[in-house]
Amino acid sequence: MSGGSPAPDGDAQRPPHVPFVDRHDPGLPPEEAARRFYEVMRRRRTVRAFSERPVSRATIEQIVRAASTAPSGANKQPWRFVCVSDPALKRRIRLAAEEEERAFYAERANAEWLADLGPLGTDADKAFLEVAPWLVVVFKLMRRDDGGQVYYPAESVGLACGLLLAAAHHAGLATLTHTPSPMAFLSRVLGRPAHERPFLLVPIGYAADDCEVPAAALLRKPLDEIMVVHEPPPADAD
Ligand code: IYR
Repeated sequence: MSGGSPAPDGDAQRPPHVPFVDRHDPGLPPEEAARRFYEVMRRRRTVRAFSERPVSRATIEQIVRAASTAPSGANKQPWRFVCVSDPALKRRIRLAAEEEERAFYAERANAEWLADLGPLGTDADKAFLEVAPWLVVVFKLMRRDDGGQVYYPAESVGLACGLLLAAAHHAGLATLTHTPSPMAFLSRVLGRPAHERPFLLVPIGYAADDCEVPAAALLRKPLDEIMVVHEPPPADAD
């Protein structure tokens, strides 16, 4: 056995392992590879104006495959990606979402929340739910389909959603992380079982030609505000 520490009782106790082959090699120094990826990701925008230009099912399948590579608690993969392009279903989702959103903007949201949304210019109109060619409704599994346990489902599904957004962006597509609240109507409209909880609604498509994004959304906290570094002290230079 090479690498790692041997199991206390020897290899007999160790579950099957395979060599870590097929490694991703960016073919660049990591500093340059990381810089290039940042240059791609910093152009991701949350978009609310989509084009009707179609996106193939094969594209969405690849994006969902990328999302499904996320790590998850005990590798139980507690997620379901319900992908909707049927206009009749998109309309039902829009109408139900707008009903919840009208209540949110009229009474559920408190003053601070509404003030925080002001710079984004959002309102209860959710036309994008019909215009975007695909709605990917991500469900969090609270139990496995066979009734078994899941672990850290929120963290796991959150990670998968991050990869979903990155994969769509990498393919030149725009996304919106939409969280109509409450989201129970999505289970009803999409006929999902009780052990699946709606987690996030992600319209995916091309951004409209005349798409605008709120200026406030461009602001990113500077690195020194979000990153804390503990490095070894510099060696004495004498
Ligand atoms: N769900 C509402 C409100 C909303 C809430 C947050 I937090 C946002 O970042 C954006 C919108 C809506 O979709 O309009």
